[in-house]
Amino acid sequence: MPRTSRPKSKTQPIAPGVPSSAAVPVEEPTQRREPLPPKRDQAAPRPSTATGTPVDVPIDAMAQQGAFLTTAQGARLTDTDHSLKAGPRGPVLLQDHHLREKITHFDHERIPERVVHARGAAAHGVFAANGAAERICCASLFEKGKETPVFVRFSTVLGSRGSADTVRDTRGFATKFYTDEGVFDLVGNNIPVFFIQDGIKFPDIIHAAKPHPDREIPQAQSAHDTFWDFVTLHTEATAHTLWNMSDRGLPRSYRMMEGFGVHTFRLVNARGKTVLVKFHWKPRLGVHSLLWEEAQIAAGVDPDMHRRDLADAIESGAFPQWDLGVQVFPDTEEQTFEGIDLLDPTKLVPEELAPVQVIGTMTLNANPTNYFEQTEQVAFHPGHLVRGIDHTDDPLLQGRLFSYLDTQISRLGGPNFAQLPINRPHVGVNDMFRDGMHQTAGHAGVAPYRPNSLDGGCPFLAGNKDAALIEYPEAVAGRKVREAPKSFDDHFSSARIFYASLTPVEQAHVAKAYTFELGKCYEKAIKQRAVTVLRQIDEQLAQTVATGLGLPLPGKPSKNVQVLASPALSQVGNRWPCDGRIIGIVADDKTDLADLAATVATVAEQSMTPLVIAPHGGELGNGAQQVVVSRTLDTARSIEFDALLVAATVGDLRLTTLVQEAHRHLKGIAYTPDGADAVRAAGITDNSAGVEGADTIATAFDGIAALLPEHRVWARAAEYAH
Ligand code: HDD
Repeated sequence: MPRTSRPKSKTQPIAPGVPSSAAVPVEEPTQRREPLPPKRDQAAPRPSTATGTPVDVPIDAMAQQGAFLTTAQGARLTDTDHSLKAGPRGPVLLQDHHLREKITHFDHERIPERVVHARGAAAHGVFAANGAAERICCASLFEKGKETPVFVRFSTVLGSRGSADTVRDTRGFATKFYTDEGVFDLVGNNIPVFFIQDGIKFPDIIHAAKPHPDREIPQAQSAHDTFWDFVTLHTEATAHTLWNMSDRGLPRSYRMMEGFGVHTFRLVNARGKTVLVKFHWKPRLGVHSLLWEEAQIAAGVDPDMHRRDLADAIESGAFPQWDLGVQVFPDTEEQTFEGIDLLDPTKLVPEELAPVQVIGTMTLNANPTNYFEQTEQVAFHPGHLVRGIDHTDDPLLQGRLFSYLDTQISRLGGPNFAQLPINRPHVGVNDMFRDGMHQTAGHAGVAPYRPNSLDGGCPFLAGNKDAALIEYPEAVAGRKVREAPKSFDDHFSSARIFYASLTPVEQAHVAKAYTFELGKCYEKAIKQRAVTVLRQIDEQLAQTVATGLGLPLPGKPSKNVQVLASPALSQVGNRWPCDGRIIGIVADDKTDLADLAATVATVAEQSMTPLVIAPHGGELGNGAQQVVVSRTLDTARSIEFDALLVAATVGDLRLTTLVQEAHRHLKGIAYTPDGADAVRAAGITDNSAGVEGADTIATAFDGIAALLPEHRVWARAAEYAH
């Protein structure tokens, strides 16, 4: 029977820079034929019991399998486009089960978004241990050479699921290790300190930071009165707020962020000896950020920038990697190190005092095949621990231990979320939890209790040697109080260390960010209070922000405190690999296509992505000499490129804007004789740092490739007040 829809002609997307001969036209079939086999990503996960045993179901009986469209009950359908009606123009009949089933399922497709960290992107990967942690921790995941599958979800904190990726915010960095001893979750952030010292204040900081309850604005930002009201009244938030106002609040990519476990954890080795540690993820590509203007433009031009960047990099084989490291401290009774309270999550320990020792490397090598099933339904919990990893009494961590399990029950609809494929441990599960919403385990046996005689006394208990959740028998004594220790009163030392460690250009960004955010507040008293707090960090910073806000400098100067700078906290001045960097090449129909095609190939060979920008879409040239156009002047903005190569002068204001933006955003710029006029038209001269003329496209690329390891042309920053 012929189909009613008209045939459409589509062209499959092709990789940038690949000759267009690779394009395959796809026709929508007009004649009935046997359906194609399911695509790889349509295959449902192989069903298994909660204990991991595969269930033997014929492949055709599984969801998303087989040739024919069916109802949820597996009955084949002839039509899914027309409701059942009494005549073509008549009323719809209630008996149309397929209509009701289809709409009802759709009506319930959404689940509550995460109350924080709602917007995220994730990837699968593997963690390979180098054995360095074996002497301090008996967890099998740290044994030399052991490879453990992982699933990592990165996120922003404040925005809703549909908000932009590039907003100024903390980023979540949550890792699920499917170890052979059960699941271990390291639920961290890209900032090593936290806003509050006690979990009981978490609803307060989040209520203050989320949109105002009356109009639900602003979305995904801290630039509003309630946030600043809270963080200036609770000065323990000063260090975290300062990190947010620094470039760390605007990562260039998830692949270029550090991760921190924030709290101090206790590790136990095979002999029962303990140490205290702080976990760090160190990105192999270095730590890089967007400029504020880039982040703002991206939020409009490409709100999915970070999600896309992660998925594209993995898809293209540029697998991001992080080294996992620990700062190790003796487990003393005071739980301090060099005077820093290790139980206070608002404090950091400079790496220069306690070096980060690498214990393994994580590689993210596969994208999720279904966003909802994996990224949305994954459920992390700081209480998911394995043998050898234990908590400390950090009161923030203790609050978290309650919150995560509780939130999953309402978010994922019941207590059986651990049975979802993405949350399932990769080892056998033998719990005695039964029934409840969405139970899929089909437990056998009659005695889900212990001790029992009916199921042969099974399951048995592990000995201390093999068991997880063996709490270290720390001596605990004290009066019941609602108090914090005296050392928690120090609210500024970590903030001072961080600020003192930044280079002048990074410090200037901090001042600008405070001036912007506080400039969005309406209450003068809040702005004044914020500047008073800044005087506790740095007098010049407070003065610059006060001037920007048009306020007198309130309060008193901070006492002249000497601060040890920690160069490891600055992003400027290091050189990093350039894998995955994006090179924009402006060309037109007059460009030397042989030179262009060869350079496109060279860029790709160096694990970077070449994107050809032209006045029109499609291809440049014809016949053997074709080059695919990736962006047009309508779709190209500087935010997407790490460097710009100009090999054409189009005489178009959009090109002038692109070149000016690239220059203002401190990107390396190279041009050929054909592109010289476009660079001049943008008002840029060769005196400007990181602007290089070259004879050919190939040599122009060599010029900008030399600039990329430093991420930006920082020497040019003085030309602009960002
Ligand atoms: Fe939290 C989610 C990280 C303090 C309560 N948190 C969540 C996620 C990350 C963090 C990365 C997203 C996980 C994912 O991708 O699914 N949270 C942190 C860090 C903290 C922290 C690094 C401090 C060091 N969190 C914190 C406190 C509480 C919570 C003090 C409550 C007392 N966090 C939650 C939550 C969330 C969550 C409400 C929301 C969704 C979820 O748990 O699964 O339970």
